[in-house]
Amino acid sequence: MNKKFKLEEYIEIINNYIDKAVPECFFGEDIVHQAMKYSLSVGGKRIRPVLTLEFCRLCGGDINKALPFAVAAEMIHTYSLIHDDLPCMDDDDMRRGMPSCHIKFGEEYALLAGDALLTRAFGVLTESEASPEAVVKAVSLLSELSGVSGMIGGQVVDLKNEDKPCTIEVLETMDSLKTGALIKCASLLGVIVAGGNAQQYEAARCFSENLGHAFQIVDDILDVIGDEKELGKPIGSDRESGKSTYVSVLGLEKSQQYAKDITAKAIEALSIFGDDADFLKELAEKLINRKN
Ligand code: GRG
Repeated sequence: MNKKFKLEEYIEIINNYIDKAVPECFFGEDIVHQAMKYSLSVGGKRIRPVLTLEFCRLCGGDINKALPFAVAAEMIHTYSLIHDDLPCMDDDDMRRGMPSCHIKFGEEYALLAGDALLTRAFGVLTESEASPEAVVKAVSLLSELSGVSGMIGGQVVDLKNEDKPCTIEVLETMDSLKTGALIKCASLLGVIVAGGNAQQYEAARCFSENLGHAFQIVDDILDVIGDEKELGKPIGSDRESGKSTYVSVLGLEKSQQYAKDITAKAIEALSIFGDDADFLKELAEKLINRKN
């Protein structure tokens, strides 16, 4: 069994790598580098990179080789948040209790910082000492699940349904792509770097699909009953914009129960790992009870 890590230890390892992952600017410290570093460093929970490292560990891999994969997923996540906050998307001024990237650096530089994080993510991936086969698989999976067949595709469904009530089916399709695809990708990258077997891959897929689903339901719940200070952004934005959410479609109580049931399914998928999966079980429980 590989050495186990605490959540804080993983976060420290990830943050140290992130500090080095944005390249130095050849013409001095410019505004896009500052914007990239700002958005990467302000208060994210690091859920996606933690999933990569822990699945790698669970499957018997070396987490040092998984670190570039983990940070690549976090860079894609960060770029999506920067672009999502832009005036042409959700137009949000605050993120994680701080001014959004475009409020701090201007719209044009926020756009470029997001683009630069997206492109740099694929560069970081190739810096892993994992096998060339694993790196190629990782590039392919990250491109698919963060692109138009994954996260971007989910954003398109979201935009198309912005002002109209949608069915639970549309909501689930949208969220499985917009939120779920990258969470799944981060988890599977861990299995890939470790050279995990088909059974481990399937367990990671099932866990992360359910976790991503529950994660989005909790996100919708927090927009209704969350605390603005803890959330770091105003609540009620979904209702104000007329957006359909799990709460608007199912109601608050049913949404809370739904999130619990799906989390239980996620945890069940980890049974092949036995007690070694305790960290992920606790993480899933923490995420369902999170305040931000
Ligand atoms: C590329 C513009 C563009 C959008 C893609 C992912 C996405 C669609 C938009 C991001 C905004 C959003 C509400 C996504 C849903 C997923 C979600 C709940 C993101 C927040 O993730 P956390 O809580 O963030 O892990 P932290 O701040 O902890 O990093």
